[in-house]
Amino acid sequence: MFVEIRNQASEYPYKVAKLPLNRNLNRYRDVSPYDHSRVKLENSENDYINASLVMMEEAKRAYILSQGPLRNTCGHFWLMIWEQCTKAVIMLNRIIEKGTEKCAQYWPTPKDKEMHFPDTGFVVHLMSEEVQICYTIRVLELRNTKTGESREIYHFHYTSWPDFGVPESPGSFLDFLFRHGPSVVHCSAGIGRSGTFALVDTCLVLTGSVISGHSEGATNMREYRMGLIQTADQLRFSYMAVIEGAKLILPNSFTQKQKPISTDDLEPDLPPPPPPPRPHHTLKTAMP
Ligand code: PTR
Ligand code: PTR
Ligand code: PTR
Repeated sequence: MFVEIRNQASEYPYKVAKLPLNRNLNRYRDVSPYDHSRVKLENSENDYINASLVMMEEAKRAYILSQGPLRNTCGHFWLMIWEQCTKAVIMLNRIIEKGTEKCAQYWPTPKDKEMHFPDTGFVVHLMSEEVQICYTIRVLELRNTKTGESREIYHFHYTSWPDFGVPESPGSFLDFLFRHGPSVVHCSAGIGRSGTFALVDTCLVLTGSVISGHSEGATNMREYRMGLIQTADQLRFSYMAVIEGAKLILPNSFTQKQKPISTDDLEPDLPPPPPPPRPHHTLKTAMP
């Protein structure tokens, strides 16, 4: 099944991403946004950012899938969030993974409290931080110094998903998923973990056609951003998560015992801490 999806790479142009001007705005040379679905910055000399608008029409869901900001693109990232009226940022990677920086520190820590992005005129303030075992939830204040307006942005940071891997169990992942309506989703490259996340979320919306729609969902998504879902394990995991999630959404048709998760009762039964990530990487897509 995964091979089918892998071979269905869409061939759309991504010329803007490859302009010499934009070279240092891409984290990975083999992960570029297609021209047709890239998110454009509006109030910036250069409108380029490595992010794609992924539309899942049947589920009436849209996501912006983005690379993890680079140190020189954090200001652009906040400008995109402002212009796209994003309410929540879903981050699926850690800043440092396997000893390398996979994403810039683009929000303030409790130590700094505030971060300034003078290139685009934004200030980000940490309002609260709730650290859980598998994820951290932050409320950030995003201030546009050009207009004087401020907005609250939720930062949902899933901290236990290894790259090219899958979360240990769907449970903690689903707790995370059910807490909000998604908007900007990113990991390091914005394709493996972000793609898996968006597929599960979409399929849960389409509970009626969950199983039959699944691999189709993955290939449809690839029309919008290259390489979404990176490994067979990630596809397998998304099936499992959809099935588990469907049980929670439709408790009667699957099992009488499960009670559906509501946003109010997540805290009392948190998942157990995950075992350390498995070291092996199965079936990576062929990449230069
Ligand atoms: N950090 C990037 C990398 O080495 O993967 C930097 C980079 C980005 C290098 C794009 C080259 C890039 O594009 P091209 O392959 O067109 O030169
Ligand atoms: N992109 C290269 C590849 O696919 O082989 C290098 C690479 C390999 C980069 C693995 C990251 C990899 O994963 P991890 O960050 O988990 O080591
Ligand atoms: N060329 C990079 C590599 O294979 O390492 C691109 C890449 C990096 C692809 C990370 C996917 C990655 O995983 P994720 O999208 O989950 O951050």
